Amino acid sequence: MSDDDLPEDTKLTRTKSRWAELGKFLTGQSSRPEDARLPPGQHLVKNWPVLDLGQTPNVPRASWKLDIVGAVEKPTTWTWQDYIAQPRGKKLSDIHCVTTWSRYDNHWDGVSTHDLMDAVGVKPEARFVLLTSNDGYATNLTLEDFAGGDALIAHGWEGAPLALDHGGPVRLVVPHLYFWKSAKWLRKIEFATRDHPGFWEVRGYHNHGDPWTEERYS
Ligand SMILES: Nc1nc2c(c(=O)[nH]1)N[C@H]1C(S)=C(S)[C@@H](COP(=O)(O)O)O[C@H]1N2
Ligand SMILES: [Mo]
Repeated sequence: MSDDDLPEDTKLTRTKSRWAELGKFLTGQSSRPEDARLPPGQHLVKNWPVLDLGQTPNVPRASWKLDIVGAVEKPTTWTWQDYIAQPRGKKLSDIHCVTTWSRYDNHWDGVSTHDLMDAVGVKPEARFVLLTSNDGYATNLTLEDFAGGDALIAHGWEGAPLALDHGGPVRLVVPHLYFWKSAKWLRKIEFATRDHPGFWEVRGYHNHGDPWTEERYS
């Protein structure tokens, strides 16, 4: 039976049971020791450094677009109005950058990656996610990492719109991995059956980037 024959609530149940599977997998996988907060080799900063390729794309909300494509039931392009109509929430997380700074207690506003995946219906064969940005940057994640932890698409930080330097209007935040996985100026999210290493991953950065096991360079 094809997916389109399923009633809506069955589709929803199927998506939810996929969460349960991913959640179980993640829990078993976490390498963060209990009670630890600062990963090995990191130091704390109070400011928020800006790191990127040196191009700051300025896409106003009125012309902003986000493509969500690949192995999904409903490929879509969100305008700003579509994005803002999604279920939105707040998350609190720490940032760990591979250049050794960490910043605690970042308050984000955005759309959880779970809700984004629910909106497009990720197909069972999807195993990887490729993020592409308006400055030409790209980075890759497994589906588990994209869906896991406290990952979200963020448009707000500390109660204000996300600053352009930090990836506004909208960036990804994947707090359980080094921050190069958190693509700024998000343009496209592609669900894929194969892995596609991104900008830094093809230049010697680790493909996964777990700060707790110092997966810095490969
Ligand atoms: N689009 C885009 N996203 C990006 C980058 C980039 O150059 N372009 N740099 C990455 C790297 S290496 C880091 S450490 C973080 C830095 O985010 P920040 O400038 O908000 O601290 O963004 C990541 N996301
Ligand atoms: Mo970085």
